[in-house]
Amino acid sequence: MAYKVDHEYDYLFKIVLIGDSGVGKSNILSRFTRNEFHLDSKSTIGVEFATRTLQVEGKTVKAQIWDTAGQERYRAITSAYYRGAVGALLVYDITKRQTFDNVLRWLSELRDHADSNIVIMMAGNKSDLNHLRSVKQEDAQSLAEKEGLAFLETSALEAINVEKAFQTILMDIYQIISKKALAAQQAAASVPQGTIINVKNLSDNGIKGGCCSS
Ligand SMILES: Nc1nc2c(ncn2[C@@H]2O[C@H](COP(=O)(O)OP(=O)(O)O)[C@@H](O)[C@H]2O)c(=O)[nH]1
Ligand SMILES: [Mg+2]
Repeated sequence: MAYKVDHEYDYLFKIVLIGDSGVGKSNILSRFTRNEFHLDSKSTIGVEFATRTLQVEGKTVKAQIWDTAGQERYRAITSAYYRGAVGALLVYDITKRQTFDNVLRWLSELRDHADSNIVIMMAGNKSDLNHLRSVKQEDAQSLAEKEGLAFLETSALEAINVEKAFQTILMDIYQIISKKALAAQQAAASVPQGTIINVKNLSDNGIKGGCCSS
């Protein structure tokens, strides 16, 4: 009898939010998981994570997205935060140059604590504040290319590209794991055929052949 695994999803992916304090991480999360935005920063009331289930290539994927509780202010994010993460959204604020300059520090934090195959998307948030911009989109794009990251400008306030940012991360993760699954299948298929077991010989050794009343 085949066992039906009774999950409401096919895959569960842990994604971490990182980047300087005040760039909009918590609002990106609330926009994506609850379609909410808060003008005041509630950085001290950190939820551990929030989830949203969506379809990726016909599979049901549950995204479990972890948010900091403000520890980034003290550069005190523990390695437990990164453990098991398969994706990261690295956020800076397009109106605050310093938050973009710190992207490299966040990348080295990821290199130190996260899996080396982690999928990273860089997001330049607050794109609605274009008149206050201090980071050019081209500069971010070339950094992303140099570091091998996906890149988008987002606005949690106006709900621009938030959905797309997560969809892209999830799709990239899905591509990686489905490639791995395919490689595993091919490896299994190339195993030489097993020895043919002769039932008569088994009987000769006192092991009864034949079967099957049910
Ligand atoms: N204009 C604008 N403000 C934003 C946006 N995202 C977040 N904020 C504001 O930026 C501040 C910090 O946001 P928060 O989500 O707490 O940032 P966190 O510290 O990275 O989690 C809050 O006052 C938010 O209302 C955005 O897309 N546009
Ligand atoms: Mg926050």
